Amino acid sequence: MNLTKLGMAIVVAAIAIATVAFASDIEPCRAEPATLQAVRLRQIELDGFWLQQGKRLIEKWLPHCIAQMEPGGAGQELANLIAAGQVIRGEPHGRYTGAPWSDAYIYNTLEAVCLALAIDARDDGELAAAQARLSATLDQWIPIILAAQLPDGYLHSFHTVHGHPRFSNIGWHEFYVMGYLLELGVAHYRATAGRDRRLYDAAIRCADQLDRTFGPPPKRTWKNGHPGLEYALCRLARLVDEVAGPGAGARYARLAKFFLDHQHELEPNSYDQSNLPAIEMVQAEGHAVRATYFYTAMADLALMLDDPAYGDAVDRLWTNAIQRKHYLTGGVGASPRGEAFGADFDLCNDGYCESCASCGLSFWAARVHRLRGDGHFVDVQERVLYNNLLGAVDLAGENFFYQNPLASDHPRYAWHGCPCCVGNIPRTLLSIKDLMYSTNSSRDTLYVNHFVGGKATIADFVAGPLGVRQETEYPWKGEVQITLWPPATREFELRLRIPRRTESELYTAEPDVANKYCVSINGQTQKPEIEKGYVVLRRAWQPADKVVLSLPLDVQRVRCDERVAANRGRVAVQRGPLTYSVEDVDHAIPASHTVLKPDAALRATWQPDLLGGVIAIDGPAFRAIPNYARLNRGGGAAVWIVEDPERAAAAAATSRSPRPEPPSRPDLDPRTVDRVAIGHFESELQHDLQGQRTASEVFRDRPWRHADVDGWFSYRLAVKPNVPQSVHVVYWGSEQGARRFDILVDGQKIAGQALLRNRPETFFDAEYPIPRNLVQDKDNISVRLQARPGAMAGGVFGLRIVEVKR
Ligand code: FUB
Ligand code: ZN
Repeated sequence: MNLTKLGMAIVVAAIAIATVAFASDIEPCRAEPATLQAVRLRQIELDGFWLQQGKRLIEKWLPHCIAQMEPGGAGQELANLIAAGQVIRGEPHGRYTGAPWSDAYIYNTLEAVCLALAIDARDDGELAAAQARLSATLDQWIPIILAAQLPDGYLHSFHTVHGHPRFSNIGWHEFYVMGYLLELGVAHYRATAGRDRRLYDAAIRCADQLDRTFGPPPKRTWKNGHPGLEYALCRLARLVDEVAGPGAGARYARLAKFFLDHQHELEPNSYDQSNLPAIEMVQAEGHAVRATYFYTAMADLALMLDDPAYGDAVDRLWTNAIQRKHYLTGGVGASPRGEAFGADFDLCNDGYCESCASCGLSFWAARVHRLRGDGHFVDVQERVLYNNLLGAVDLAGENFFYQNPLASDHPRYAWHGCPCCVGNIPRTLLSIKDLMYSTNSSRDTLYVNHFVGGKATIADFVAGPLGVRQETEYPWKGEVQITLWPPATREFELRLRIPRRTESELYTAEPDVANKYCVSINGQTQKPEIEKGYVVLRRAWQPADKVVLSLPLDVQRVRCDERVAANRGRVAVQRGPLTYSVEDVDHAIPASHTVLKPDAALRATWQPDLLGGVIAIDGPAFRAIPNYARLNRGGGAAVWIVEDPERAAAAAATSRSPRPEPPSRPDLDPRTVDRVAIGHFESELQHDLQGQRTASEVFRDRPWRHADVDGWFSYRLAVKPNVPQSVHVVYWGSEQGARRFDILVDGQKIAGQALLRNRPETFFDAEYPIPRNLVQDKDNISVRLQARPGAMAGGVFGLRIVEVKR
């Protein structure tokens, strides 16, 4: 035996041993005649991009969430569960604080912890130490959760502490919270390979209590005010089938179906998906988190019950959501009114895009992918994960976005009054390990869905274990090397996803990259067929066979369907799965006004010192960075960039929520030479707005602009040559904070200004005479407001050039 063969034999033996330990990574197909099955990896060695992202979540973000939820933290949600336990034991108890559904954040954070523990830390001491701390939290919190559960399985600390009657108010979200508990029970069972059943048993007790209470007469019926329980019941049903035998979990799936089928019978409305019977739904509508969770359960039922009515409804809803209501970052739910899906093509760039709605979309995509077996659904999921969701937590792992608009200068929050997203974001991202691969139901086809560097063993594949290693620098580089280790020669099909990069017909991308991929096996180029978004490679595979997939990662310019008013005259940039953003800090012009000309050459370069290491896309006076890394340096950011200033200005003028007009000033108009409508895109663009760290908002129905600490902004305004003129500015008289700045004309300071309660509770005018030499023989000048060191400039509510009063 030569050394290579000896090495291989060791690997194969190791896989065989691993197989014993990881015997049920693949979900059995018994309960569901699904097209595909999920492959859940109990352990994975990660490297590259996802290791870096995982470390950010595990070493920083999860400990941050835990600290906020512990007594003394910003939200101290754990105290509510502690108080419920005290009530149950008849002890003096603490007060309940926060939203009635606060237990939910504990559960989704702990689910993320369960996933975090599946990453093999190898020799990474920091990661191992962080995992040990997370594990200790799990050990401390599990008894607190168990102590808050009533003997019959009911668990909702808000009700237990307050003594409210159960299931009497849908706004109190018992089902939503219990859904997360069930999911935690499933995740914890899987993470411990069933060695620790405490949370699983708690989930079963809770589900049994629901099953005893709700259902066809003589049981109760009720509406779920916030879906989530239904797909959680389906998750539980699958696991119970695995643990207790086929059919054992069926009653939980039946209960899920009962809820879905009867949701519309009580107080119908689209907000909580009760306007129509589920199987008649066509439009993705209502509260976006509720909706995506509801549709996830519909897809689960289509999978588990092989019910074509559910499958057809899911297809219709998916088509509507993705082809009409899907942002380029993967976000959904444009409308802040009801945190909801908007109308078709209503994709304003300040749209809501709640992080939890992206999580819901990823869950939904996973189910429909299994139902339909098409790479399209993974294309959508990839966009969600790499953009909206990765960007929801900052690079420091200390702050998060509840909303993820595509144009914003809003910083992330350290915590939130309703931190529903805090654990949902990491549990969705860390589940990448369970999304990487799927199999068909006969387990002789392996689908490679996501390109994630790392090594794992897939158990029970073609009558044995299959070791798989992906070596890749994706998303930065397009080459993915996959090495396969079947225990011996095995015939099977390997399917590799070929991303289409335009999974929504709302967007077209140039250049087209659809057919620019290459595949080789052991160095030999292949010409495989593409089927449903995957290249198909069927052969007898030998241990250590290598497949190399090269995906094109050209910089693409993306244009949007003209029916999306907000993006007319604008272009976006993407490279591979990453959507890009422009940021104030990289430009002399605010991000939303930055222009990218159609003929500007763009190049992608690795920047090791920028934002933790990213590929930036640069052009003349232009830089874009991956959207997930946006808003880590202050200022504003925007995905959709002006390409045609006139069309973009016209579109902004007709946008859904136009900025209020400033009040008319008949006293000034006769002597006005030029005027900027502050905060109005078209006027600001016409006046060549430039600046750094500048933002515009509305106060008392009047738009204003200011520059944050050390920032500035400027406009170009018309003047009359050689006529005495002034810069006329309107300020608010109750300003506070360090607002000290200079007014410069063509680079020369003409005045200084400080704003600090100058005229309480009124707007006031200031007029700065322009020295004669600065308008000599000129027909326009630049007016710049420059913050003094450590201070801000503005806010400015009006700005004009006026002739000096005679
Ligand atoms: O109502 C529970 C959660 O809080 C929702 O999913 C979020 O949208 C937020 O309203
Ligand atoms: Zn949320």
